[in-house]
Amino acid sequence: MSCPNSEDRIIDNNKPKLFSRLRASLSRTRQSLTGGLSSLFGAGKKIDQQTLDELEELLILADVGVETSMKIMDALDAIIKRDRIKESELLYPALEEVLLGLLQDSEVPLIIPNSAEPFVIMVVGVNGAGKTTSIGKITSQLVQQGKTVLLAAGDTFRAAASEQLKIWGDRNQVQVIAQQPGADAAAVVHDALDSAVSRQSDVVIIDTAGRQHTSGDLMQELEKIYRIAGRKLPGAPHEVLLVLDAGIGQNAIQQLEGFNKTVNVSGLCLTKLDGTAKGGVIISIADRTKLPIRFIGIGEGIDDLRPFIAKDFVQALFNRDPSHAD
Ligand SMILES: Nc1nc2c(ncn2[C@@H]2O[C@H](COP(=O)(O)OP(=O)(O)OP(=O)(O)O)[C@@H](O)[C@H]2O)c(=O)[nH]1
Ligand SMILES: [Mg+2]
Repeated sequence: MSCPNSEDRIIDNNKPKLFSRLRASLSRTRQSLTGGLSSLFGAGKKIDQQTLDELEELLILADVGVETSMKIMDALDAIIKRDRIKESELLYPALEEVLLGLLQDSEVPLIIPNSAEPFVIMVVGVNGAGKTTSIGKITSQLVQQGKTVLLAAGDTFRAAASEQLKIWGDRNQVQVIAQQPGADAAAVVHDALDSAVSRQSDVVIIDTAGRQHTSGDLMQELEKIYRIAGRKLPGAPHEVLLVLDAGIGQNAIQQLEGFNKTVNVSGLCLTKLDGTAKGGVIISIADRTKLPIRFIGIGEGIDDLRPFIAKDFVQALFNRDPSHAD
């Protein structure tokens, strides 16, 4: 389901600046995904089977994945027939249309409902995916929206983990509930939810230790946190946000499947799009998982996390300035 207000949300005075930042951060993905198109879709060149085969190969190499690339080619073929396209240059807008069609349904922003009870977000993912940093950035956005936020340091695995979360807590001036390293993560979550209810916090964000989706014991711990949250507050966690490093490309799909066996992932945050050429994976993720892509991470700074807006993303990939778009 697309967000009817997406246009409203992105039209502001900062739009050109925000867009150029997005475009700059996607430069490596753009290079791998659309950089090769100019030689394929040359001026005056007619569309032939070789052009289409090479395009499909290019998509696969850019981490879009075989299944989704085939789907894209079928959709493109339908547009070629529908619009009786002959010139390869016209494949640019056709491809944009197809990609937008694939990505649009994943544009579902995370909206915190007004409720008497805290909205609980549990953040999961493998080691180093960008969980704690993304929590810091999301907190900043929520605070700017006037929400009261409480952070739960559910990563009790490493001593430095709660320190890292506390730094983000200080930066955003929100409370962090933590215990000693080695403490039971579910107990931290239990305390945090008690505290959030008594303080009437709007949002609780639970940080968790990075773990491989294949590690049985650690996944059990995650299941326990999930269960405790639901027992303390019926319906919690209201959002299970899986953080995926875009640089892992197609492995993202396996990670999602692994986490989904234990917790019910309800949204995705795709980080580090700025450092990778594999950002094409977002198209495959949108197509194959049908999950909301809540956020994209495009840098390490506090403002470098954006709600995912399909049209902006596609235009940035094609190096198009939205002020010149329809
Ligand atoms: N360039 C870039 N770096 C990012 C982004 N998101 C996170 N990082 C960096 O990735 C590194 C790991 O981030 P963390 O937030 O500590 O990752 P984590 O998932 O909490 O890691 P563990 O707790 O060890 O599992 C940090 O250096 C972050 O600054 C992003 O969108 N872009
Ligand atoms: Mg962390």
